[in-house]
Amino acid sequence: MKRVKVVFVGETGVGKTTLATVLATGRPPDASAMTVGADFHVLRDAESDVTLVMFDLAGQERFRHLAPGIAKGADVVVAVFDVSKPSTLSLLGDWSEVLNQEGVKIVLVGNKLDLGPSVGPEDVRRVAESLNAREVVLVSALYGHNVEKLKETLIRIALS
Ligand SMILES: Nc1nc2c(ncn2[C@@H]2O[C@H](COP(=O)(O)OP(=O)(O)O)[C@@H](O)[C@H]2O)c(=O)[nH]1
Ligand SMILES: [Mg+2]
Repeated sequence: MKRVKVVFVGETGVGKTTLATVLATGRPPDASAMTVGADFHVLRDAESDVTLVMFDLAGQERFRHLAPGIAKGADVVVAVFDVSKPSTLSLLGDWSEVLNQEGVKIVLVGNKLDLGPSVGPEDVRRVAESLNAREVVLVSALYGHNVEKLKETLIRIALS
């Protein structure tokens, strides 16, 4: 069994907790389960024999100093933005300490696709390039759209 550490980063409200919960359990979390500090979710994939241990960092400014410690040794970092809120894409640069860890594999995820994207594909491509992201996946965590694809992507990248 291969155990993989996955860390989610991104602004408060982009859907990190929803996404990690849906990946782990197939269902969104109960309303108002706001993350304080950090939380973790486990996804065991029997087929590939991979276990993803997903750390969901709180986006709040006051907890941000905890991020590098929690993210230390991550195999994969999932950088999440909200496709309906362009500022959340540009603010991903704030997580550089986590994103620039040696040997880490980065997946850029645009969430809330159901709201209709207002972030342009050019901007997404530019940020993906600057973060050195291996993949870009657009999802709707709340409606489960492309969540299976993200799961497969995470497992494939974890094994690569
Ligand atoms: N419309 C829509 N709302 C979402 C989606 N994912 C999460 N949300 C909502 O966005 C809000 C913030 O989500 P949360 O997971 O707590 O974000 P976090 O702060 O990044 O952990 C909640 O009200 C979620 O229900 C999505 O795919 N579409
Ligand atoms: Mg959260």
